[in-house]
Amino acid sequence: MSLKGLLISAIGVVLGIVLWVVAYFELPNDVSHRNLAANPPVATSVGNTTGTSTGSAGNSTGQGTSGNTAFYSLGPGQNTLTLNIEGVTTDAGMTFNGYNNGQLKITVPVGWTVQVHFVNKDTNMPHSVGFVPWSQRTGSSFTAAFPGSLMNNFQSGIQATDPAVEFSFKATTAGQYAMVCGIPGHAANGMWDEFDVSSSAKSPTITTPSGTVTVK
Ligand SMILES: [Cu+2]
Repeated sequence: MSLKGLLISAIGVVLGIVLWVVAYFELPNDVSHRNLAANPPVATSVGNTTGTSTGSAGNSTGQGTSGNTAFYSLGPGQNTLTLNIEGVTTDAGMTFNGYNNGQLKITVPVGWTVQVHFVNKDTNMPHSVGFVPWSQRTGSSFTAAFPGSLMNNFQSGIQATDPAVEFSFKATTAGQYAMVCGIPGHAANGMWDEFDVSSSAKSPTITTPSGTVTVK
């Protein structure tokens, strides 16, 4: 190869590396797919051939009104995990924040307080949220896993027009539990996710099909 040819090849290689670096670090999460677990995607209608899903459900869910802000955060008090939970129907069916059938797993260290802020984004039906024994996750009659772990009106739920519901409880006993909707039939149809209380975890973690993030 001539010197000129070598030079052009070398420039090509350098350009390629530069472009890759720029794309990797500069593009937003949803393009570069970096750190998806921190901003979990929701089920969308990509590839859906039924034509019934315009994507509006997917667009209205996920991070909801909070943009790219995660639905979980530490505080306000010590050893407290705050969850912004939304009841919403997507192409996947009835979900919490786009996740159902245990796709979402929330883990907190034993003894932590869970502060829940719940809204219903589903204009077609009521939803609710509560934390129950694991064995009840697909059932239709529920008991609180911890004192105060079911929201008010757990069985009748709230409508999209209702104000947000706030409640909190202390995860006092390690074990496997479920976050369910208390409207009869909803959990049985998939509106449940996993809630674990860990005796070994030091920080809360959020696990989705995209991976696990530590809340800190
Ligand atoms: Cu529901």
